Amino acid sequence: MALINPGFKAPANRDGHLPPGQSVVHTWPVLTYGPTPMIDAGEWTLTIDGEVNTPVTLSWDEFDKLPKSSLDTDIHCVTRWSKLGMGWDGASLDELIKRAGGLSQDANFLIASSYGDYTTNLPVADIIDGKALVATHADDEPLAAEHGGPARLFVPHLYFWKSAKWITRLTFTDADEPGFWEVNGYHNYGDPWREQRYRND
Ligand SMILES: Nc1nc2c(c(=O)[nH]1)N[C@H]1C(S)=C(S)[C@@H](COP(=O)(O)O)O[C@H]1N2
Ligand SMILES: [Mo]
Repeated sequence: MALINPGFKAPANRDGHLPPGQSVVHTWPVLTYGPTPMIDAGEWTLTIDGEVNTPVTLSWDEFDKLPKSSLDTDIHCVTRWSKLGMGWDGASLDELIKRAGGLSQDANFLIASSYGDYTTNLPVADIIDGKALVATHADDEPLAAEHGGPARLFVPHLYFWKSAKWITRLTFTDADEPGFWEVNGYHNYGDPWREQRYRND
């Protein structure tokens, strides 16, 4: 095995990839409000409902058979750390929406719900056209439980609290419904490049 010098790191602001007020980390911090739910793939289900044409609940085996996509990108946490150059794999939201027969005309928002009651809200425009995954792997490793395994939402262009771990339900709605952190003072949209950390940013 080649010896890789762990001291060598890419410059902090590689190609201007660092949003304002962020610092690069080389570890992967765990940020969870409350305990980590331990979800077996065998008991995991993903429901896609609300403003879709045919609501559906997928078992792990059904989900596993869907065509997969990758997103190679950076992640930005509102607590000011960014992790650059990760590779993520999972099913695109486009693929999942297809499995639910497509969106109805009134589908304007996604309310994502996790095992353990965490929720977060996103405009539909931010999760279609390859912008979001239900991810199962990061950097070629299955997601560890503390990082949301067996599967989490992954929406890397917004602050990472929008990427709900232990995802179990994707509900499409007409009206917006602020989620857990959005109700508790975080920004409703959360664009790192515009530093939308807190409600009035
Ligand atoms: N279900 C759930 N998802 C969650 C959270 C949480 O507490 N519960 N924390 C969010 C926050 S604030 C961040 S920064 C990221 C952290 O993901 P990580 O622990 O894999 O780094 O998960 C997000 N998704
Ligand atoms: Mo966060």
